[in-house]
Amino acid sequence: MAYVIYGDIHGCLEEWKELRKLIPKNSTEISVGDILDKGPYPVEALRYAKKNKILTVMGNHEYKHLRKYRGRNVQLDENQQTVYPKLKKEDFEFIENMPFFIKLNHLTVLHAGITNWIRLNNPPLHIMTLLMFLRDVDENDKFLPLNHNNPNAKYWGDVYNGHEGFVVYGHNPFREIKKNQFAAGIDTGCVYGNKLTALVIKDTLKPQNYEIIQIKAKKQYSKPKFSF
Ligand SMILES: [Mn+2]
Repeated sequence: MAYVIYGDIHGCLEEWKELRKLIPKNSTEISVGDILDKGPYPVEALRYAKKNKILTVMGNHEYKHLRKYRGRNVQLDENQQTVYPKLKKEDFEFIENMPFFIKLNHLTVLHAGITNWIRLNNPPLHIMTLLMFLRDVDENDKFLPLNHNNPNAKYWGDVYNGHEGFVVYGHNPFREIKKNQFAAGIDTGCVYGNKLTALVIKDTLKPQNYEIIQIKAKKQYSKPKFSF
């Protein structure tokens, strides 16, 4: 049986449906999260994941809406303010139950990234949330925010030593999938008009032997925060 992992959907439900027609039959399907926001069908896509039993890892966008729902002080952007009121109690129950990572033998699926000092056996919540936001790390392998100006910054995937297995993730859009020895970044910016990616793994003991299936975005739905 194959495992199929989808990059960030961000409301691109039409492309997701098309892509699902191309995957092996009877696959176990996993989403890296960020199904919500930016694109044309965010809430519909979230319900589609639930209905089709697609295992979904928590993305920072789901997490933001969940925090708002829990009464935390979060600032929704203009687009999120149109999404949030459409989410119902059942949607939040689905989001609440999303894991921060899924580990199957040597395969680990998470939303954004991991460092060489984060261990996935029962870490505290503030460490788990890093898994949803990580991009660059500093010389001490510590999280750097999106607009840092640290000249020694490195992308986490370029320094990750594989201690938690082969990591498949999304969050940071790339034109083509980002390939590292122990990681694959599969957010190929469908919502920005590029393409939607599915990564197919036949054996979770050998996750680095993956195949890629992609579909072109029908159009550009949203402007990226940075060019990629
Ligand atoms: Mn994200």
